[in-house]
Amino acid sequence: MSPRHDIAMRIVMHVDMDAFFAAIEERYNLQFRGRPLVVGADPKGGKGRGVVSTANYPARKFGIRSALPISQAWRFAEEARKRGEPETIFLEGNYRLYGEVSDRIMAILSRMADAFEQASVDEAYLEWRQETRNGKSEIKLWEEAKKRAGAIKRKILEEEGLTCSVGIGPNKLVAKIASDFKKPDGLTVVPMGEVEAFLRPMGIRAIPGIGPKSEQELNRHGIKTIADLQRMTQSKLVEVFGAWGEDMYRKARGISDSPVSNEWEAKSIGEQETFAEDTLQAAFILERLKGLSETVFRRFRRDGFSSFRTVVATVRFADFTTMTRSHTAKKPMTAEKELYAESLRLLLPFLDKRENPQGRKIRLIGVRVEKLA
Ligand code: TTP
Ligand code: MG
Repeated sequence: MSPRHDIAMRIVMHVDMDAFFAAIEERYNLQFRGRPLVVGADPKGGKGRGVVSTANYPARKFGIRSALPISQAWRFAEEARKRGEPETIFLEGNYRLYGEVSDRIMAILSRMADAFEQASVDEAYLEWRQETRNGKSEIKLWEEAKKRAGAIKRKILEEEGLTCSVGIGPNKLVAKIASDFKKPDGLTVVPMGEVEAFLRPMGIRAIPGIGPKSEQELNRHGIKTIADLQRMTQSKLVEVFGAWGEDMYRKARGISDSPVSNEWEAKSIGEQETFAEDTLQAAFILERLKGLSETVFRRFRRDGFSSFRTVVATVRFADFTTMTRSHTAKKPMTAEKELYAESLRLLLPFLDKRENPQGRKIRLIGVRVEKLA
């Protein structure tokens, strides 16, 4: 008889809502359904400032995506319209509604697993810890996880009328990459033994945290795909890239032991606003600052925090120079008026000679809280 052995196994699921803000608009406004739709700043006939928050899939076909300047999005929509495509709907968005829908979805998800972590407004990780025993094969556990994912997708669709994409893997890293693999309405399972092969053909940008800069850096060393990374020895990667190389070595193999937990989450909560026109009008700027402090404070509360110690204010001038000032208090702060007072104190010097001797106009301001408890 072979010795009985139990192996504790992690099954991690990453849930990412599809075109989240845009999908909510379509859900609550039947007349929008199926039409190209963009949530973001007011395009003002192509002269608008600020960026796209999100676009639904029909609008993405025109090249419109998150973080694109809204003026550019407007031009893409116009070009499409002139080609005979349907007109694109632009909405500034109902952020309170998105927050409420997000809260309800997170409440559903948090009840369905051994561990839960909300990773953003529309993303969460769930984890089940399972033992593989004699008689119950590992394959079976992955199949069960897939069924569970199907049930979760159905529940969100029934209760909120929204679709999501789900990835399942042995850890957060693989689950996250898997949820991105098939979108929208995807479900991708990557059992432990298939991780390296699953990652191999992907471009290095598939690894969370590798943005355009890291990509360039890796490209300069001839590394374009995860396969290229997998071929490098650990010592070579460390020699070339230092500690980051070590990290890449592990990520290329889908190795990660980061826990599913909300505790080390949300190190900071912040908002910023681009003004319609560059300005140095104190009354206007302070009123917007008040609005930002309110929004940040609401999110801070909604995410279950009760105190913060650091306040950060950001100012971007008309010439795009960006400056931040921060203050960390010894005593935790708990009230909205403390946040406003502190951000005001940090921002005011930018309105006069102290921090703005040339009287440059301001394009954007931001407020952030850190050291949250
Ligand atoms: P994402 O999950 O990145 O995007 P998405 O849900 O719109 O689309 P996908 O189907 O590709 O997942 O972000 C979730 C929401 O966060 C998104 O609906 C709007 C908001 N968001 C911004 O406001 N600005 C941004 O730059 C991004 C990326 C997202
Ligand atoms: Mg999403």
